Amino acid sequence: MENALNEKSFQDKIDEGISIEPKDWMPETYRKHVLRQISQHAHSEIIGMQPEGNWITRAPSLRRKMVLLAKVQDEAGHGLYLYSAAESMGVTRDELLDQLHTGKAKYSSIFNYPTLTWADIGAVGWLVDGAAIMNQVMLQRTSYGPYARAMVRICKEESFHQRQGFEIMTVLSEGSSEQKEMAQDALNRWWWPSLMMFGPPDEESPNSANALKWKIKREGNDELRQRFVNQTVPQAAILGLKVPDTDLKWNEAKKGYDFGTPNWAEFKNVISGNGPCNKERIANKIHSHKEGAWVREAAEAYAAKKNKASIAA
Ligand code: FAQ
Repeated sequence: MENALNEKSFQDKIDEGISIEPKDWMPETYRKHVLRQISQHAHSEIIGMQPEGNWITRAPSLRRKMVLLAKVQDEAGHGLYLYSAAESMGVTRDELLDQLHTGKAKYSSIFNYPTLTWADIGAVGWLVDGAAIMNQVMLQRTSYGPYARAMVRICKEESFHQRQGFEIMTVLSEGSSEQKEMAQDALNRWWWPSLMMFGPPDEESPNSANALKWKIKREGNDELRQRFVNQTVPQAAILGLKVPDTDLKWNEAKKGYDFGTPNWAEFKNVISGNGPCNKERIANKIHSHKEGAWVREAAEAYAAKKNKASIAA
């Protein structure tokens, strides 16, 4: 009886748009649901640093290095705000990291694709951050207070990320024929995985019904995916690049594009740990978490360099 009353007043609060705070009563199913999403989101921000981090030393100019470094640092900050929001639900940071390292917690499918060329860094900013913002604007009003507040700052920074990616793509697509080709190749490889970032189609999304009822998500996966396509196709046209989808065409009746079906078999494969880079990404993360590993490696590299210099002298 008491539980039923609690549940009713909880749902009333949600329906009135009052946010749920850490000390408020909440159904255990809500707590688990929000925690699952925040932790997946936090892990995505942290793992998402890796494909871009690889390019900091290879960025083509000092300006590009500085901008990319700032962006990757932002992603670390996003991970930290989100881990803090998750901790407010009674889980420790160590537990969260353990779930990531043992594969119990997921992170976004997109970060299991490799960044093969500099144009991929443009495509990640333009498409991956573009899809991330499209999905995350609604999360600024998600029902769990600490998550919603973290998302306000995250969204501001993501807009800068999207623009820096688009700017890289603009420069490449206006450059030499090799540069334009590199930009097109990056679009070809990142287009479909970006559409998969929104999750499976609504009818195959087990979490959507509760997420919408509890206003954790405010819009469905398909609606957001459609909005992303509508926004991004004209941007590709500005760049003079071709979206790699033969089914893509404007549908006047729905005032949006019809588009092809992402490869959902590939998606399932990637989210279950068998994408092109899944194992490598986690192995890198575990390595950098081994206590002091990076400090020891830096010290060893410094000692080796000094030793070489003294032999040369
Ligand atoms: N990847 O029932 P649904 C970023 C799983 S941050 C992996 O529809 P839901 C910043 C899902 O967990 C990007 N798994 O799930 C950046 C569920 O499995 P489970 C991350 C996915 O939660 C940019 C199952 O499939 N953003 O990019 C994916 O209602 C550049 C069924 O799915 C967020 O996390 C996927 N893409 O909707 C950083 C935003 N999609 O848990 C560096 C917050 C679905 O039952 C560089 N999250 N699954 O075992 C969300 O909005 C939602 O969680 C969705 C999925 C929309 C991702």
